[in-house]
Amino acid sequence: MAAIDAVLDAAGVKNSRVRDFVRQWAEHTGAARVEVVNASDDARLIAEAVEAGELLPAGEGRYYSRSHPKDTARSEERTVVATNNESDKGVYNNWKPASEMRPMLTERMKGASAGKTMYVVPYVMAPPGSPLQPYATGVELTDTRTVVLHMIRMARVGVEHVNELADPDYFVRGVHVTGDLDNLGQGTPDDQRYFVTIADERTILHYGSSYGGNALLGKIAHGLRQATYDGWASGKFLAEQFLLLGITDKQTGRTYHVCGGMPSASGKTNLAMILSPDALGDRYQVHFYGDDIAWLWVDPEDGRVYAINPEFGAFGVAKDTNEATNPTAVEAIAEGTGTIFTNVAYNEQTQDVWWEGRTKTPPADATGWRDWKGELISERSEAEKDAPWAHPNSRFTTTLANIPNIAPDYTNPKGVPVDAIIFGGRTRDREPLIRAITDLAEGVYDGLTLGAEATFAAEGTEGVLRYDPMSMRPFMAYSEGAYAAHWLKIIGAAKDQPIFAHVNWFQRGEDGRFLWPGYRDNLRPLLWLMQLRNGEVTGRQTPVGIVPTKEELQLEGMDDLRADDLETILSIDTHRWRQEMGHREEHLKLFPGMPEEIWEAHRRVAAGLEAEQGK
Ligand code: OXD
Ligand code: MN
Repeated sequence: MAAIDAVLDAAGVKNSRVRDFVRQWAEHTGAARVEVVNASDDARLIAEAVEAGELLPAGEGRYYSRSHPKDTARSEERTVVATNNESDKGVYNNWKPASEMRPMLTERMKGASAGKTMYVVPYVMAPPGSPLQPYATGVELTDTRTVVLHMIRMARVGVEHVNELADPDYFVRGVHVTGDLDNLGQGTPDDQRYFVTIADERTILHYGSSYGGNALLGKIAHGLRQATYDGWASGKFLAEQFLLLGITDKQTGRTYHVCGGMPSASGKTNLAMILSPDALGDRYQVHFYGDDIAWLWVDPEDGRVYAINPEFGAFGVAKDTNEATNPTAVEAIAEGTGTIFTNVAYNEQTQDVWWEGRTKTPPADATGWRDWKGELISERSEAEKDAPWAHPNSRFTTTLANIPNIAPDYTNPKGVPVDAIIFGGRTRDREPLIRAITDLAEGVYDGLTLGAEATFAAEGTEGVLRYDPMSMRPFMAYSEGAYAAHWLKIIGAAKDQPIFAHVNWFQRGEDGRFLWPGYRDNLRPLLWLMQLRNGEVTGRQTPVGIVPTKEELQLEGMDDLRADDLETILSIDTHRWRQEMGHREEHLKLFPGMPEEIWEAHRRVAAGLEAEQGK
């Protein structure tokens, strides 16, 4: 105890509530020692991790790690939102009573960090000075050094963030205990892991993983689950799994900000880091703010919706990242950036890294290459020879400052005013390139019915979406009906509301080809949306929103785009849409307490489609 106090004194931790929290859990988990972390400790911790073999060098100023092979992704089944009030139970939040989960997790964590260091990571998930900073402050206790190194990249870390709190007790208490990864029964009926956010006690207890969102508690557990709950409980803000970008029209000098959600594998990170197509680059400059989380609130002074990216880094999926799909990311993870790669393939001789899609084919010379599990590629058996070299959920972790087109004002605590909120799934038919929605309830309704197509065999029936409301399905912290009402309330309070839109880059022809090339060309529909908001174009009204006319899209340089394909992606397939409305109705019925405005929006869209069909 005295030893812990001495460490806290030496580190300058003055907040007595933080000190109590550290003492309590250090004792309970049996950690051998406590160490308080500041961002300035990065170089030393990196050196220690390299020395201990937890990280391997991956070229100058880059690092490589492998996670335990049974610990490679977020586990949704083992993730729970607990509170003291059963009315917080939703369809997706896997709600359990706090009175059950706190003792269970406390029991599992007892003595479970014996012999290890407990790192104390004070952090803030917001640019300092943000009006939402009080909700953004937390302390993660973790028994794993690589988790600390990821936290330093993903959040603003330092003791100063907890010393000067207006209410010293108001910080998120996060405890991460890795456990014995060999013996946790991952994925079996005897699974020991639990990832619990006790939302009304602002406590996060994660046991049984040291990977990604299971272990970096600032990001998903705090930045999304806790924050979405706090935003609702306080009545002040929204926290969403959204990207955030800025588009400056150099001709007019105006900048627009777009945020929005996409279910996984729908290209959110690529869109967040997009560059203007070459043919339009002289006119438009795109800036990156965030690729995964946005917090939104209304500024009472000007009545506009503002957004921040609470994160400090990007934890991106490596697969398919290359110069064509995401040149910005390639630069952000180059040598000298401090990037940490996890579970990609690694060459122990050249210290090079590779993942599927990095280049068209794997390196021709397999000498020195090991796959994500650490097995030599050259020694693979015939049966294993086609297995991926990198894990499909392998990642890179780099700080925002490394992203070459980072917005100059990305640290502005005031955030940026939001002009548009977009939703985008992955849909092979029906969904046009873009459809804009000007009505608030219809926009929120569209977000609630967001989904990506099931890849049939595995996930469901072809043509039926796996719905992922607002791309928040795994992060919902309270009931979906209350969530929808909260959206209507927050955005409804804005005098100058953002326009909504739904985008889809994934329509295919009968031969399977993509009708729209995607990537950098995806800026074009967003430019149209900004012009629509400005009243410079009018588009064509359909029952599901306003779609561009062919003439309105800026298509310079797209000589290969087929006229019939363009026609298809700007039209509405009424028959398929009417089918979809049936599925949406079933989906919405799952959620008790869905506000009447949302049902009215649904009925309005359905009636419009019926009228269209009758024409
Ligand atoms: C996620 C992530 O799991 O962003 O969604 O890492
Ligand atoms: Mn995410």
